[in-house]
Formats: sequence, C-alpha cells, structure tokens
Amino acid sequence: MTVPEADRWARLARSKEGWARDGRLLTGRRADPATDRLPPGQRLVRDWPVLDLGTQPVIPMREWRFAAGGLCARTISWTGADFLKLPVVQTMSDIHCVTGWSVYDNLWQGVSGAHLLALLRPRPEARFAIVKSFDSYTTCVPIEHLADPATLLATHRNGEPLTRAHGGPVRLIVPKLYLWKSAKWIRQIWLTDAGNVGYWEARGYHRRGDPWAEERYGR
Ligand SMILES: Nc1nc2c(c(=O)[nH]1)N[C@H]1C(S)=C(S)[C@@H](COP(=O)(O)O)O[C@H]1N2
Ligand SMILES: [Mo]
Repeated sequence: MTVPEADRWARLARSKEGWARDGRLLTGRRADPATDRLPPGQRLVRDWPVLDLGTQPVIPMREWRFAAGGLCARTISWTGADFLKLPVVQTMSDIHCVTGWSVYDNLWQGVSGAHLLALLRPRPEARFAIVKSFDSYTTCVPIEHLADPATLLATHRNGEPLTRAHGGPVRLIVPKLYLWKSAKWIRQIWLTDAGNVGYWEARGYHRRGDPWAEERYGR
C-alpha cells in the first residue's frame, strides 16, 4: 500500500468514528424485511465496494489456519485442506454496509455457520462469537446470527473464489447484520458470554447491528 492510500484509509476510519458520535444516516424508521427490500437509510449500488482498514493480507488456502473454541464442548483447529473437506452450501442474500450501500443478490458458497456450531457444541451460556482476522480486525456476532441459515464461512461469490480484497480465501458472511460483522480473512471464532468486543464496536458501533432496526450505533 502506498502512503496516500494509507492516509485515505486512516481518514475513513476516523470519519467512521465521527459518524457513530453524530448518528450519521439514522432515519428513525424501522423497516420490515418481509415487505421492504432496502433497510432504512440504505441505497442500492451495482458494483461491490471494498472497505477495510487498509491492510489486505495475502493468504493462499494452503497456508490458511483457523481455530474455533471458547464456551463449547470442542476446540477446532483447521488447515485449508481440512476446511475444503467440509460440507459446502450455497445461499443467496443481500448485503448492507453501515456506510450506506447495499448490494442485492449475492450467491455465496462456503461452510455454514450452523455446521461450525454443530461441531463446536456451544454451552448454554455462549451468547456471542468473537471473530478475529489476519489483518487483526475483530468483531462480535450474536450466536443466533452465526447459527442463521444465511450465515456462511464463505469462499466464493457468484461462482468465483473470493478475491483477496473481498476477504479471500475465507470470510464470514452474516447477511442479516451490517457488513462490518462479516469479517474478511477470518482466522478465529471464539464463543463468549459477552459482546461489544470488536474494532468498530469499541468505536461506537452496535453489538448486534441489525439493519432493519437501524442498529448502526450504540449498544
Ligand atoms: N478483516 C476485516 N474484515 C472486515 C473489515 C476489515 O477492515 N477487516 N471491514 C468490515 C467492513 S466495515 C465492511 S463494510 C466489510 C466490507 O467488505 P468488502 O470490502 O468485501 O465490501 O468488511 C468488514 N470486514
Ligand atoms: Mo462497513
């Protein structure tokens, strides 16, 4: 990354902190996913933007390592080869970024969050998944959203492997929450009893982040 690019990313991160203080894009409306396709304050875009903290790690699948555990019966440690042996599913969903853009009709392919949870066997007190990435990004996802049938540890979009810029080789896709929960380049998922742990959550963003309830900021 060049210096001007690094500055641009640093400025974006700072303005996003300001948005949480100012309540940017809040409409005060609630929308119903059954009847309204676009959540309040969102606009549809055609091309999928790239948004991150400016460091895009290079991880070939053969070097990818992943761990999961925490408040559950099992601990998991996968290589890329282990991951590629898991059952694959496809889901179609829309994505909604808290900066205001939405992209419709993404066909995702990967391992379901529900399958990961079935392997882990969470304890009853597990309420959040703390997700860590290779760029040291973190976020928290309520466990019921990890279990949601639309949630994937995704490797492909629209039949193509995820590019590095979009989080390949493996990223989380949690389409029913704002896209900052969909961590790119995932390396760890840890089940805990408390949320609000994460890069944006520590900077004023919501612990759940439901676009239909406009949970952009706050707890
Ligand atoms: N590892 C990692 N994951 C991340 C981020 C990041 O900086 N690092 N940014 C989040 C934010 S704020 C958004 S909007 C989406 C953007 O994903 P995209 O670049 O594929 O559109 O990734 C999310 N996941
Ligand atoms: Mo975002």
